[in-house]
Amino acid sequence: MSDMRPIEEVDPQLSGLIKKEVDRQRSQIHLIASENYISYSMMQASGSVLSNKYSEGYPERRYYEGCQVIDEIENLAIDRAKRLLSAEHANVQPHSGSQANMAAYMAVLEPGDTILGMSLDQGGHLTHGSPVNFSGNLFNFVAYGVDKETEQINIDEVRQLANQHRPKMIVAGYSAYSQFIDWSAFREIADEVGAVFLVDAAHIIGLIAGSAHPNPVPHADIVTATTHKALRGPRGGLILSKEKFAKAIDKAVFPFSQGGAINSQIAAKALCFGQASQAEFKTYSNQIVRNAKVLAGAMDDEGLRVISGGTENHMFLVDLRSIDTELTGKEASQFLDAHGVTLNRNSIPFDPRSPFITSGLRMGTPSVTSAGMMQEQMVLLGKLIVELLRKRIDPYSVNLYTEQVHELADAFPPYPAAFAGHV
Ligand code: DSN
Repeated sequence: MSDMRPIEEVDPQLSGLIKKEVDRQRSQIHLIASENYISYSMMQASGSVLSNKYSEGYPERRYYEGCQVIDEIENLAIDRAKRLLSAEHANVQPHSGSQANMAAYMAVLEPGDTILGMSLDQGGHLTHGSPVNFSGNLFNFVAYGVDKETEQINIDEVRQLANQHRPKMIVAGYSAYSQFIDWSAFREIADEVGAVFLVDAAHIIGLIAGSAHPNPVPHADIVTATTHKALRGPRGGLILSKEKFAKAIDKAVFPFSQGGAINSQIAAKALCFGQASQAEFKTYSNQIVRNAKVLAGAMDDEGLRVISGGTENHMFLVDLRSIDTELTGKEASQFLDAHGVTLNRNSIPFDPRSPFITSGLRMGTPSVTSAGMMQEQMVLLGKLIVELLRKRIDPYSVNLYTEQVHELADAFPPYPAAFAGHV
């Protein structure tokens, strides 16, 4: 018989650390654009006995016996993902967004091929060609960025670079970009130069699922995503594609870049796709965008410049130099974390400071929206953040605003006080 004692009894030290993290998540306001709070049912699926089962291969084509139930679960996840996002094909096995991108690239490209993507320092992701990542090592990435004036993508520049470099793939979809992306213009450019069009929708997939953002699936050949951001599911990756790339994508995930699928995560993905197809999820994802717009507007009203003039999705960047030329992203993010608001420093376009220091902060609203905050709280939060940063050397003001931050966090806890952080 398996050991059925609870973790509190088996490993009090670790169990205490998990509880400590619950307390941290309850007491801070979280604005990291890629994070969210999972539900109890998501923890149940993710921590289930499905973890025990090996199932290398795909439903009805396994290398292990005993996969009857696992097949049903994976098929459920695939069907739900396809229906939710209007996709012809779905692979639900990638362990993460980076794994999804690696498999997607390897499915249709050879090492050394040219890819046109946005560089990390302008809003792209590590896997979009960073020299310290596999992508920049294996492929010849050519970077497009944003326009210096508008801080938005200049589609004419993308077209010009595509014609000049004739990439085999064009990547759109970013980690730090707050505007709409013209999916059909990218499609046209990809067709002009004969490139595969890949959208990395890791950040916006939840908004797309909730119809709060235009869906790239009809336009792109391949769409990669993660399930743990605005989608509110378990940690993991996802690849959607046109049917003609289905075989190549599946082979590139298993056996090329991964071994056994993590079945407990696949079950949790099925749960997540099911929940995201409910009407309440539409309300939730639209509220994320509304909250982001109001938060960005509140900061702008307080004199903190929002990059590209605002947001159309769940996140935005701010330029700290607009309130204090000396203030860095590093100092601001550490200061805010110590005073109740957790977020991350981020390079802004054409940032003169290093990626470790930066001139910017990135903020996103999926977590605060999950906690139940609405526009009213965003106005207050925006004001508190800017006041805290402006008056950071005045202890009286810092105390006053920190208290208000903690009151706000206490009024919208993501988990009950007695929750131990696991099922
Ligand atoms: N680390 C994630 C983010 O914060 O955007 C992307 O992988």
